[in-house]
Amino acid sequence: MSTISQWQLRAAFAARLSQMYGQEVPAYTTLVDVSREVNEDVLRARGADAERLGSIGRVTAERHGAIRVGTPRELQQAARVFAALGMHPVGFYDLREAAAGAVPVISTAFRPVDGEELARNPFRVFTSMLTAADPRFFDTDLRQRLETFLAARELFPPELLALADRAAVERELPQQEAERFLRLAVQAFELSPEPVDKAWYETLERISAVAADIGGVRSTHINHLTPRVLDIDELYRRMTGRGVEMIDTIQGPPAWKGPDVLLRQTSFRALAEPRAMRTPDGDVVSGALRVRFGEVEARGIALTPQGRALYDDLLGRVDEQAARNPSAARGDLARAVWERHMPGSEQELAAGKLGYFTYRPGPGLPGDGSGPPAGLDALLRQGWVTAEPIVYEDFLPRSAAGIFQSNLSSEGTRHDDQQGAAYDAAWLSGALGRDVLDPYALYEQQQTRSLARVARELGLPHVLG
Ligand code: OOG
Ligand code: NI
Repeated sequence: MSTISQWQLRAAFAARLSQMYGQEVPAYTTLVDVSREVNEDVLRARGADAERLGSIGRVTAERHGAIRVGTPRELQQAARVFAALGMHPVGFYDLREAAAGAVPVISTAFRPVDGEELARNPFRVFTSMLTAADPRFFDTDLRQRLETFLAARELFPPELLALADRAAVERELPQQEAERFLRLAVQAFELSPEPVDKAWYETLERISAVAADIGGVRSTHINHLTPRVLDIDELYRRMTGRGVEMIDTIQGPPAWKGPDVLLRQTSFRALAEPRAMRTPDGDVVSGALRVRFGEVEARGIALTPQGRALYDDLLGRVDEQAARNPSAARGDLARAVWERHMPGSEQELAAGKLGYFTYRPGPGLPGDGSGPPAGLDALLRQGWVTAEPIVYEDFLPRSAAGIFQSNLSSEGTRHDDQQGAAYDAAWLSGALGRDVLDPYALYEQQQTRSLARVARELGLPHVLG
């Protein structure tokens, strides 16, 4: 009997989730259509260069999802479902610190980690957990009520978790079990028709709309699914042209003529979706909630810690200038800062050890017997070695906080006089019962391996680096 491998499960899960979400949020389908059109146009205009950061096949199928859960237990269960799909927790994001308003969550991203798996299907899910223990947002009474409410709900049925554990161990499932697993997994992220307890939801909403979205209902749902686009500025114009109301900005690096780095994201505003509500008298009335939005992103080159420090520093400069010049367009200020301080080519990023690359033996090895020169720079310059950028597969906390907040109608409340509850990557690893991987270590490993291969194939005496 045929079996379905992990990557096939992952690809099928992403595709079915996309279909389900498209039915729930029709504007998402528009976003996917426009993204595809933009990608086709970019491919036509730029040819092979358009595929420098991923084949058109990968980019067209590429999505990230976002989900939000309430407790460490729910997070651990989500991790089991993702492990079945070959997706591992990478990175720790503290959005409480990245946001000015009330975004009481910490997050990680579940994704494939090795190059081959990413190439097969790069599906990733940004996963946030409510920080109910943080007194800046929740007092003791509310924390207790929240914890009681969350302890009584079940997001993932035992049958789903059992199938997930089996897929994680066996790295595949028989066809019938795979079908059952996929059905239950997609169902776990569908919007529930169950009436929302209006008073409870509103109690949480006064603190944070995110808290209400997570802890105010008895199930979870996919918050957004994000397609990848090759020209996000063009996408923004076309969506606006179709009358879709977008948030004010594109988060992340500005549009400029140099290399794309990290991640640029934007979204359309959260839509009011009809939801049944139960009033304190027990009546069920129709209401509307505005929490789900449509995001789109463009991915660039993964930066090293030094590259990332430069990025963060430049964002700080842009902030300062924007504060001094409130009437200037932020994008213009950012572009000017970038043009002064960000390396304008991939070669400079590589030479400055600011970006990660996969190195390969070059095509035109000279045959005069003089042998390769010493040092990576010379090898690159003389064509002995080529460098292909490694794509950034992760997220940016500040952009994530920006996306969260730009879609909220109120800032919520936070009490910064209170000491925040401490969470970090180690805490998260403990809660998940598995290591939260360091994204830099993953990129570094990919680069180091490629350099070792180059050294071997060129017969160089030293490892390059
Ligand atoms: C997650 C927001 C972060 C991103 O792409 O940075 C995110 C959420 O809204 O749950 O998805
Ligand atoms: Ni997102």
